[in-house]
Amino acid sequence: MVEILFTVSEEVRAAIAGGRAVVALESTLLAHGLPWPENLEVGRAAEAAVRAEGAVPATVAVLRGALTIGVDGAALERIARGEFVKAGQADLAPAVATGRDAATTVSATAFAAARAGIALFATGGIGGVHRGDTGDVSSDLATLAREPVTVVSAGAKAVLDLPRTVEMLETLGVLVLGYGTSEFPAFYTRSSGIPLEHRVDDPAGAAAVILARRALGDRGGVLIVNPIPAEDALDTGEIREAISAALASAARGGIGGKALTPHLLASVARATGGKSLAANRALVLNNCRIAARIAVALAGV
Ligand code: PSU
Ligand code: MN
Repeated sequence: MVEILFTVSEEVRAAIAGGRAVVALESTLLAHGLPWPENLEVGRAAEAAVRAEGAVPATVAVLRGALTIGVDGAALERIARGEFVKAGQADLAPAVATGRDAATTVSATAFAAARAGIALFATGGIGGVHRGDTGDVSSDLATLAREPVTVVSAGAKAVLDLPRTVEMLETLGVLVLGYGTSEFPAFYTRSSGIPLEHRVDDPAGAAAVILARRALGDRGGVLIVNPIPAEDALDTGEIREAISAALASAARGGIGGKALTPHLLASVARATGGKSLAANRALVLNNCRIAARIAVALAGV
C-alpha cells in the first residue's frame, strides 16, 4: 500500500541507485506561484536546466494520492493547468489518504526528497516569516531544520520579513550558505543588507560543506542562497513599491493562510507589469543550474 503511494520514476530510481546526480524540484511554485502558461514553460525549462548540467530532474507532486518523485510531461502539464491544492509537509498524508492531486511546497518537497534519498533540491525562494504580527511562519523553515536536504534558493521571497526569517533559520539550526555572496539575497534583487557568516564560491566548495555536515552526523538541512543574476535583477525601489502595494491589497482583502503567498506574488506581478515573472523565471533556472552542479560534484566524490 505505502509502496504504491510513494512512486519514484524509473529514471530517477535508476539515477539514485547508480549514485548519479539528481535534483528535486517543487510543484507549488508552478501551480500557485506563476500564471498559466508561463508556469508550464518554467517547469519544463527547470528540468532542462538540470539536465544540461548533467543531473536528473525529479519534479515532485501528489498525483491522485501518490507522492510522486519525478512526474512525467503529462503530469507536469496537469500541475500547471490544474486545480491542484497546495500541500506542505503536514498536508501530504491527507492528500494521499483521500487520493487527491496536490502541488508540493518547499517543505513537502524537501521531505519527499529526503525519503527518496535525493540530496539536492532547487526552488525559487523558500517560505519564511511573514511581515507584521500574524504569526504566519512557513513550515518550510521547520522542515529544513529536520530533513537532510540541501535547498538552493534565491533567499526567501521578498514579500516576507527577511531579517526575522534569517533569525529563525539560525534558531532552528539550518546552515545558511551564501553562494558567491556574503549577504542574504532578496529574491528579486541581489542584496538585503543582511550579512551571512558562511559562504562558498563554487560547487566543490558547497559539496565539501555538505559532506562535512554528513560526516559530523548533523542530519539537518542546508540552505544555499544564490542571488538572482545581476542582469535579471529588478530595480530595488520599484520592487519595494510593488511589495507595499501587494501587502496593502492582501490586508484590504483579508487574505491570509495558504492564499497569502500566491496573492502577494500575483499582485507584485501586476504591479511590475510582469517584470517580476521574468525575474522569478530567471532566478529559478539559475538555482536549478547551481543545484545540478553541486549534485554532480557530490556524486563525483
Ligand atoms: N518559490 C517561488 N515561488 C513560489 C514558492 C517558492 O519562486 O510560489 C512557493 C514554495 O512552494 C514555498 C511556498 O514553499 O511558496 C511558501 O508558501 P507559504 O508561505 O504559504 O508557506
Ligand atoms: Mn503560511
